[in-house]
Amino acid sequence: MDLHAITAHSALHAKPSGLVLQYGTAGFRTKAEHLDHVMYRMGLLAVLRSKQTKSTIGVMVTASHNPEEDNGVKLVDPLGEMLAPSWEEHATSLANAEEQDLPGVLMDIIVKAAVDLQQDAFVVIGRDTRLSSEKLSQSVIDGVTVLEGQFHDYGLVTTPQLHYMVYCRNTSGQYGEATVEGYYQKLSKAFMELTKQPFCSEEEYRSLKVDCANGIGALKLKEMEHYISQGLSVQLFNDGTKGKLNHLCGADFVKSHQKPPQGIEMKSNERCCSFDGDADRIVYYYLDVDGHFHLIDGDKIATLISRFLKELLLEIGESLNIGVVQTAYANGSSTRYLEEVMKVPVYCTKTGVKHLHHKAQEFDIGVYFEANGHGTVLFSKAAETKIRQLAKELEDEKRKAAAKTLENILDLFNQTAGDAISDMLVIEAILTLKDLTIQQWDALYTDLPNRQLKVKVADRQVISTTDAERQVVTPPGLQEAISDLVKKHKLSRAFVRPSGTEDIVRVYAEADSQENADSLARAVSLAVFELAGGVGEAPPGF
Ligand code: NG1
Ligand code: ZN
Repeated sequence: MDLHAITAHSALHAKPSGLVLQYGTAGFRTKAEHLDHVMYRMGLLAVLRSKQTKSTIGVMVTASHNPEEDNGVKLVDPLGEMLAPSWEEHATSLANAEEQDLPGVLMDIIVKAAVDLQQDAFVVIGRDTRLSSEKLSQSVIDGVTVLEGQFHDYGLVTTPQLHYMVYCRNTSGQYGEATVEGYYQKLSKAFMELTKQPFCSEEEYRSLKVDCANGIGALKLKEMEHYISQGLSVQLFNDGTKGKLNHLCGADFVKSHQKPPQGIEMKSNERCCSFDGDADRIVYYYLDVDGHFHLIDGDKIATLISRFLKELLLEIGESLNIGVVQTAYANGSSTRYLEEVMKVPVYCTKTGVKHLHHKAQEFDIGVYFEANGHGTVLFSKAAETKIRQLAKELEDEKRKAAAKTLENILDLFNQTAGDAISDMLVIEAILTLKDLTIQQWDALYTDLPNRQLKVKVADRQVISTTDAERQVVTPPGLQEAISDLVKKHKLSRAFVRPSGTEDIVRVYAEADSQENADSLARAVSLAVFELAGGVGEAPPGF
């Protein structure tokens, strides 16, 4: 290791002194102009992680659904998963080291994590369509090369595509071929096999409008279109040719404003969906004949998918267990429907897919989705082997067909992390196979009216929580205040937590009417403002 070269290159990516960043819910995220040093250092860290795990590691440059001016970076672990928590700490100390301390902090990580410097290292890099991303990914490469790591730059890819590449490379191609074509081929093969069956619904149902948030999803769907065109015709909107990334469009906008994105033409009862800026989230929606907007979020996606999987398992007659993992943001109606009507066990974890992913690994089939549309389905190795064997060996025609369907669903899900393209194809296949309209899907249950708000406080870390973020521990008095406010409404629930990606506190409330959900959310915001050190203007009164 050439410490001199490391310091010399670091000077070209100098850290603004005093700047402190946290490896948050999804890596580092802030204004793009503050990230050059972080990128260089994450290049260094990826090499160390690669040496330590003797595997390929991924580095993705994106700020997902956040504004165009922001950027971010996250590391992808060997099985396509989010970076392990102990390494998040290393990432944070490396990113925050002042220039002169960099070699020391680096050595410290090498010792603590027992990194063998003699090992080879290989890093794959991807980036979204932000203007700042190209230069920032060059800084990552600079960090990788100064530590003599090998790398492959995939250039413009969706976040889930980069996760897929990492997993493919670390399983010697067993999961698929580590190219974008390999990704398209794997997914489209499973999708076409699922939808080619003769009882599939008519042509007119098979068209879908997609709002691509003016992001990478548009480029990748365009590339993929011809692979799937016989099963699905997609019409792309907000494809990045005019509009600004994530501005008034995309999955996050649609979910949080509960209204259609700009730039899409919607007719009543047409099936539409939105991706976020790096295409790892998806939500569906439609306008009914009266022009009312209906959102189908991650909870309803998880419900559709688990219902379908449960039916298949019943048909095959195998006792593979299935569990659904949600966060506190899951709509109360979805949890009730899953537990009481579908009789599926439901678990709640902290926000952030890494927590859901981890919990979902405890089941043969683990379905996990955040309400915002980020999620996937994981199949355990044992379940996968069993399903493939049944699909091959069952003699009963009906059971065999069900096992084959399950096998294709397994291949169609990107099992590394949430993936808008993969989720979209699974959903489209299920709707086709079950001959369901989007209205019928929506009618599975009715969402409780809800509202999310943000509150600015001087230091959001004064708020700590427990019970998967559903209860506040500090500051004192805040939980009591929230509990008292919740009691004033029917079917109500509220919680607050510091965001892991923005410098704000998030407030969530649901109740029996939109008016009550709104007023509860506002009252809770005010309690946060007063008890947790609000700054600026107080949330509007009542
Ligand atoms: P924070 O900012 O920690 O709430 C947001 C989302 C998460 C997750 C991350 C990563 C909500 C309420 N929060 O995290 O679910 O998607 O961004 O992108 O949607
Ligand atoms: Zn995203």
